[in-house]
This record gives sequence, C-alpha cells and structure tokens, in this order.
Amino acid sequence: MIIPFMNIIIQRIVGGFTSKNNYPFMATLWMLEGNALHYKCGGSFIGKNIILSAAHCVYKRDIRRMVIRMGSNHIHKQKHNYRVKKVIVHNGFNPSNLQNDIALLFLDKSPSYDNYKPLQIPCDHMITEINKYGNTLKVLGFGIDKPNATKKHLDELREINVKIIPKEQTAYNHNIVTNNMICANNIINGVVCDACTGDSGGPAIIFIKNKWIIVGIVSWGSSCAKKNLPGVYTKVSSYHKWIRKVCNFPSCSNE
Ligand code: 4AZ
Repeated sequence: MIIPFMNIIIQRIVGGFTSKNNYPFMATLWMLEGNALHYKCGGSFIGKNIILSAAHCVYKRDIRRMVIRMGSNHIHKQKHNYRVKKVIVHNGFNPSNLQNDIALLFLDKSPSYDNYKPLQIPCDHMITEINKYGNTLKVLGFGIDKPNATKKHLDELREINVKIIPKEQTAYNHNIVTNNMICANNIINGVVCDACTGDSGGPAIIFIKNKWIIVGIVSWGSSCAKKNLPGVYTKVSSYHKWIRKVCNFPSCSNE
C-alpha cells in the first residue's frame, strides 16, 4: 500500500529482472468483481492449504470473491485456482498505520506437494541471522515496473534483490516503522530497486541451508523507488509463533 506523505505518488517499481527461476510457492490473490477476476496482491504458499499474505490485501473483503492462483511465472498461465474458505487477519492489524500487516488464507483444497513446495517459516534460532542489516532479500512480485496507471500488474513474475537497512537510515518518521517491520532497498548504478503497487502480500525471501525462508511480506512504502524511502516489509519472524499456532504447524524444536 502506498502511504502518501511527503511525496506525490508515482507508481513505479524498479530495477529487478524477469524471473527465470521457479518459485513454486508464489501465489497471486484475485477478487471476483462481477464475472471478472481482478488481480490484487501476491502471497506465499506455506504448506497444507495455507497462503501467507498481507492483512491489507484481504481486510474487510468478501472471502467468497477471493481466488488464489498458482503454477506459473506467467500470470495468465497459472493453472491452479483455489477458492478461499477462511481468512485470519492478525488481530493487531491496524489499517491506518499498517502495523501487524499479516494474514493467513485457508484454501478449499491443498495444493499438491508434487507441484508446489512450501516456503519455510522462520524459527527462533534463525531470527538474528535472517534479519541482519545488510542481508540481501529477494522480493518476488507481479507489481508494476513503470508508470502506467492502467496496468495493475505485469504478466511475468519479476524479482529484485534488496538489502535490509536500519530505519534510522531512512527518511521515515522512526515511530511509524516498528520493530516488527523491515526496511529494505538497493541502489544499483543509481537505480533504486524497490517493491511497488501490486507487489503487496508477496514474499521477501532468503536462501539458507538449501531452503528458501520467508523474511518479509511486502507491506507499504511512501511511493516507490525513492532513495530514502525504502519498501517496508512485515517482519515475519515476529509472527512465526502466531503462524504456527493458527496453522497448527509443528514447532521448530526438532530442527
Ligand atoms: C503497494 O501498493 C506497494 N515501495 C507495495 C510496496 C511499496 C509501495 C506500495 C514500497 O502494493
């Protein structure tokens, strides 16, 4: 979500490249409006029949109109469609400042593990390592990459690498970025890489010990690709116990 202050909204993502790799946990959230499906947000398959996304993507929306799609880096070739039978929005979610911007969507059936590999939720022992300043996260999304008001998404999945930075290095009021949020961007040859409209709900991930782990959920920013106003992500490790409890996933103790 764009929180417009200080800047005019320019809808521009940036940097990044079209994904050639396979990210078999990447999901998209659509809303049925009349007979048409409209793209809304990204999401991540985390196991069983469960998709992790941003609360602001689903808050106060009719779950009967939600459709989750998976199965291709091309948005129109995603072959598996799911309906949503339950949504759990974090009860601390605040739509005005996007605190606790996290939600779980329960699908009508479980995506087959032959086709889809769940993204791993962090465990306690990983927290320091994955959230370190300077870490590079990969952000995946169908969000737009150039100013074009008529488009809501791109057709091909794109990925960008961003670095975690302390909020003190940003121009945000430090009170609005909580300890449960992560700021991240990247400047390559003067071009700022950042998430933007349409990327919300999607994952920011890190590859450790042969596994992709979810570190952040695309949440908000003041416009996009502004040097001192990085993308802000929900810090998933702050919610790992909540996720395990709501999903009835086993605890991490045996890892
Ligand atoms: C959005 O509206 C959005 N630059 C996502 C990320 C950012 C801004 C807006 C961060 O989905």
